[in-house]
Amino acid sequence: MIKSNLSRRNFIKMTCLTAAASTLSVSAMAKGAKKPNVIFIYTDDQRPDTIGALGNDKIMTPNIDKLYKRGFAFTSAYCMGSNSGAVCMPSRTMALSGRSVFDIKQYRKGELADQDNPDIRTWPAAMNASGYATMRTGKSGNHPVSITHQFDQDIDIRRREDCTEEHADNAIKFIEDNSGKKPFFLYLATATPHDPQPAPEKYYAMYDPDDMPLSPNFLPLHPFDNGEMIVRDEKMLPHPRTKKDVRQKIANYYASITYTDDQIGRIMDALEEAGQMDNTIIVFASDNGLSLGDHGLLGKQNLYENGGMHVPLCFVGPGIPAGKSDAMVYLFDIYPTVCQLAGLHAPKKLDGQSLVPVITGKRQEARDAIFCIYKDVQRSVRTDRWKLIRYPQVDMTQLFDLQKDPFEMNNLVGNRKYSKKVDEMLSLLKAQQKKFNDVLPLTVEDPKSAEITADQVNARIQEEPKKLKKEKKKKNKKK
Ligand SMILES: [Ca+2]
Repeated sequence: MIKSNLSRRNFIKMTCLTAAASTLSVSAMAKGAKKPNVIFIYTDDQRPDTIGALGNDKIMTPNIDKLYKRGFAFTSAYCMGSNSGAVCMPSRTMALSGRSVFDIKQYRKGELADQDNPDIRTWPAAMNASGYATMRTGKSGNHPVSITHQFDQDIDIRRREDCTEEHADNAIKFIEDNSGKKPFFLYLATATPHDPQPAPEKYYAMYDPDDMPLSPNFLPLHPFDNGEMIVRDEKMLPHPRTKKDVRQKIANYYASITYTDDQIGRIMDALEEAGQMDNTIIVFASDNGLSLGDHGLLGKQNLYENGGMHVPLCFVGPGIPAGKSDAMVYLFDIYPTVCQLAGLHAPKKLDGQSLVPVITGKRQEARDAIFCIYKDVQRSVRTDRWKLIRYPQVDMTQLFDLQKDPFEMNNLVGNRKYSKKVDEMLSLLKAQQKKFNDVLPLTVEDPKSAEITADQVNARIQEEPKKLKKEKKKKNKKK
């Protein structure tokens, strides 16, 4: 069974394993003459329960496990969301800029709204200015070009069976070229395990579909129209979903993750051989999560915990103790955190905040709440215990007690005992919208029906090409 990554508040809090952690001084480390190298590993669509070290005993991730055993993990980390089906794009812009999804102008291109402002300093620009050699090796498409072009080297590789191996080759050469000469910043943005879950054949042979774990929240169909039922990811398997199909997908997904893990291992070996392991900060994260039959869904275009926005995140390196926290954080916190760890200045006006106080044990919490969005169809807010998801277009609300119900299977809306909690969470959602300048109304005048059947979903998929053709024709006429 896939274990929930939602660690209980009182269970984990923080488990610093070394005595050295309590006496850690990041600023002291940063004052040292030698700037630490930085490696940012950003896998594509990897949900957090796919890591052996976090309790999944079906998947083989020995190299990522080593990072988790040495490093400090955040088990409640989130991508803030997306205003496009291509969640990967805004996620990358947020991670490389430290800014929220509401600062991104064109979601498809991932450009920042104020990118021409000379005060804007993105992560690669900050590293360049600090004397680092910088390189991105990443999947082509779905990345903010105006930001990635700021790396000294910006290498695109199209998705294919051996693409992650080629990324690792680039990374290893970059480490060898710069070791002992210049501090380096490597951004490794793999195209795996995103569908079609690329991996050489031998990795597929490692996983028997019949042995693959289904989430307890598996459903053949999402119980209502969430506003994004026929986006590309949701068309990967027919409706209604079958356990057999989903198990096969999980086997392929795990194969692609183990393949990715092997390549991370090669890079770690190269780092060790170059004598740089002890002087390198490594960040491991993924751009977004993914549903694997959870709630009847298959994509990242939803706000469930076992779904689109919940991601893995771990920091490893000098001055970082082994440990784990369920403090709620965003991916856009990575940039200011690395700046502080490396002794560099991050711009002041970021939405992201440094997580160093949590890593060093000075604080147990990072934020009071996490706010996530998906287009104009979904909004969510969570606290350490409660989670509310609002679907304005169909006038639906869900409330979950994450402590008792980490798989979000029991919607408490409609239960009078929780009506006050619903109001409280709706107020918190509105406050978060205000904080981030989100203007989406949470109610609409004439909401659509939320009811949906598998036949209706299939009919919509059939109709879609005709509809798109019609819209295109209409658009061309206007021109
Ligand atoms: Ca992605």
